[in-house]
Amino acid sequence: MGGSPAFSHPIHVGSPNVGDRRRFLARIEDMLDRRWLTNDGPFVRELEERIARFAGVKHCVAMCNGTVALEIAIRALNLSGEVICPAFTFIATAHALRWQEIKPVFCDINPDTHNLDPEEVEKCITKRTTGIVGVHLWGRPCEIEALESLAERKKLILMFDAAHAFGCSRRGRMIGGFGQAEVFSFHATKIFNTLEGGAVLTNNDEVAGKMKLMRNFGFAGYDCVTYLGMNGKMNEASAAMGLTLLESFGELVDTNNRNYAAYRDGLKDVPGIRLVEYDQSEKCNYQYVVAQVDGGHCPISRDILLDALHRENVVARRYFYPGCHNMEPYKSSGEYAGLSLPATDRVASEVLILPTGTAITPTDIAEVCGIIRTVVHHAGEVVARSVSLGNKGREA
Ligand code: T4K
Repeated sequence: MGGSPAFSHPIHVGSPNVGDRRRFLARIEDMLDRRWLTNDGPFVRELEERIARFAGVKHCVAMCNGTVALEIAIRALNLSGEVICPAFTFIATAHALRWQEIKPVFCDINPDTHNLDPEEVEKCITKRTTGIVGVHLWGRPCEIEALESLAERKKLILMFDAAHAFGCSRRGRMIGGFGQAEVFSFHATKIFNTLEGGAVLTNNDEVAGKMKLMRNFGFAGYDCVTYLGMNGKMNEASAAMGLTLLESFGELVDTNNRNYAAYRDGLKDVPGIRLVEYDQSEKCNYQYVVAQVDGGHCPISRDILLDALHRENVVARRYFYPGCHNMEPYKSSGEYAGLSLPATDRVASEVLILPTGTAITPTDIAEVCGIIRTVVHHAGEVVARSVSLGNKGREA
């Protein structure tokens, strides 16, 4: 370390999986030959059918991105007033609610799962609460059963932001069929991507019907608008990418799993750093490699480690620092004055996301782990030296 960076080109968190180019390009040729580029085209329909089957859910409504999919689901489910969600999530979860004139009520997480703490959720319920948006962070499902029984008891709508959880399961059931609806992001940075894209999965026929109208301006047929709609449609090139990546989804998961295991081995003896674990008895996509830097046991902070990695061209990320409650418009809004989310604040200051996916090799991972090991080890020696100097000073 010192001198030129360990990697000559940056290696990024979020570098996309691109799949089989020939199959993708053949589909693009078909699309051009057909001259059907968007608006409920054959690739979109095929993708919707395949995803619904894959997740064992009645309806998949494809959308142009995960954020619009969240907004459309929120409207279709008639959420209003206040909705409880975590602050430890991508800002889109909160913004989608606010964009629909709903107050996101930020609830603390369980520091072990990084997901909503159902007991804290109950404390956040007021007369204005209409629903709960759980987020399956890192693809690790929420405590769904506890949230379901709370929602039922309090007569609230329960939906999930499943942006990270494509291909994951909870107690053997695929994510997609829980709550009233589950929303996926198929953004380029996700294990399964459609360039930009997303979808809402639901078993509710009425909600699915509404969302199909809403994503297409409310058109129920030529010249016939029956609903307040917007443009949330997925295009055919995006669906072509989705169909192609779905064919190799198993291999993508295997690659992530291999990467995850390589990080786990490479970091196992580094003091104060541990990887967030996945439940091996469930289906997991391993799309996020999340290192947690424990301030009490690691001689350096997460942010110093982040700087060191960036200097070596490893573009690790601090998702989802500093938490939605510390970003605008929420931060400066009087509505959130005095809000205290200790678990969120602590976890947001400790996690570091490391690069994975098909763009990274086991050799790259060994190098990244070597950088982390060296930086932490070096800092540990400096701390030990200063402690011993301090002791000598006191003895003299
Ligand atoms: N809910 C949750 C819980 C989410 O995590 C997200 C999105 C959403 C809702 C909303 O879904 P979408 O509307 O996005 O479908 C990125 C993604 O843009 C975002 O989709 C994702 N979550 C979030 C976790 O990560 P940023 O702000 O980190 O993007 P950016 O531009 O910094 O790119 C991320 C990294 O990926 C960089 O290191 C560069 C790399 N990258 C990115 C792209 C697009 C590439 O190497 N190639 C690329 O083509 O948000």
